[in-house]
Amino acid sequence: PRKIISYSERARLCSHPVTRKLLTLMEEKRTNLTVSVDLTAAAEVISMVDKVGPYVCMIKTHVDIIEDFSQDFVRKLTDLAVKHNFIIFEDRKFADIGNTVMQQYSGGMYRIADWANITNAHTLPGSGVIQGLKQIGLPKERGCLLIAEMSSSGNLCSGDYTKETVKIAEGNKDFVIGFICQSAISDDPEFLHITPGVQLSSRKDQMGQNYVTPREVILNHKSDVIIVGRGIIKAEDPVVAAKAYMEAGYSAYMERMS
Ligand code: 5FU
Repeated sequence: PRKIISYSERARLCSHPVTRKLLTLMEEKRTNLTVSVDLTAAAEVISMVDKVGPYVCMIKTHVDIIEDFSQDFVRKLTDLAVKHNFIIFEDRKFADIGNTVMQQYSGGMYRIADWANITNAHTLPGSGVIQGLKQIGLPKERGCLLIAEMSSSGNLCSGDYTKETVKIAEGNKDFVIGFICQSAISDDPEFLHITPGVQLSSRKDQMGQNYVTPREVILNHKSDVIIVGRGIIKAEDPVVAAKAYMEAGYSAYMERMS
């Protein structure tokens, strides 16, 4: 694989504040691990985030699966983001017309734009979805990832869909900071490549999820960040597992650098 520049060197090339912050802290904390804390009780999410926080660059949430979501949960999560120095990514996958996503992003009971540094969107509706999210996100210095590829079997995000998604990103660099993808799809150093569907042991789950290892993702597929859910949160000891994924992901990055 071709040699790459370090996360911190890349941070200096980036104009978006969220990308700069993320790349900088990745090198400081020596981690390219995002933990997807897909638990359904607010207290369980908070307790897991406090445990794995030291080993991650980012925490990914699905707040709409939390049964007792409240603004108190948001306060605790954002306090932990300061304590452990990580970025918050709400995996909302917006996929509607601009006027609707604008309201879904800013309002309802979750008020995602108020606390999530990063959210994401499908490009199925066309660039209007970005126009809507941007109106809310830009003044708050938020970033958005576009879903260019998915990890699940038989998904339709491929070929021209993926290429058009890269074009939409290129036209919206003030707000779009990268992609959810399975491998690098752009040469632009300002775009982050973030990859879910990562485990050290299993190859798939019972509902179409496909897994690759941290090393494959970072070294062979040239992605920047690994997202791990059940591989860590359902492990016997999530802290031991988080350390193992952090080590596997970061050593693959070091190998790519050498
Ligand atoms: F966009 C995607 C995708 O293509 N695959 C995913 O798995 C998102 N995900 C999310 O990453 C999914 O919604 C889960 O929150 C997480 C993967 O969790 P796992 O437990 O590691 O399979």
